[in-house]
Amino acid sequence: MRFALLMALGAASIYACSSPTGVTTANSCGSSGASANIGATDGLVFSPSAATIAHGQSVCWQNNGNISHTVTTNDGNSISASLTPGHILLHTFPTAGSYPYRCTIHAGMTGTITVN
Ligand SMILES: [Cu+2]
Repeated sequence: MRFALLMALGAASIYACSSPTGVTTANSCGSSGASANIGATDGLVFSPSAATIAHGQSVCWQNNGNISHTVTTNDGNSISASLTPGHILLHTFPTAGSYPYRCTIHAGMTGTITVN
């Protein structure tokens, strides 16, 4: 895990002048095509904390602050990802249901995605 991270950082340094790929650096939720955009803020909240989408649609979380967060669904299966400053997380929900989630770093930083 640590090795992989170092390799990723190395690659990012080497290819800093090329276009970013994936769902992290230099992307924004505004152009992601997600049906709901949620900010993870330095005030330690998800804003908005509740969002509703249809199944098959996606949610985009964006961290515009300086504090790292995670997006971790309480079911432990749907999402478990870090959301570091300047990055986004794009996730598609194929199945209807209620998906409460939290930031594992900051107690009380919670939200819910309702998928119809
Ligand atoms: Cu947090």
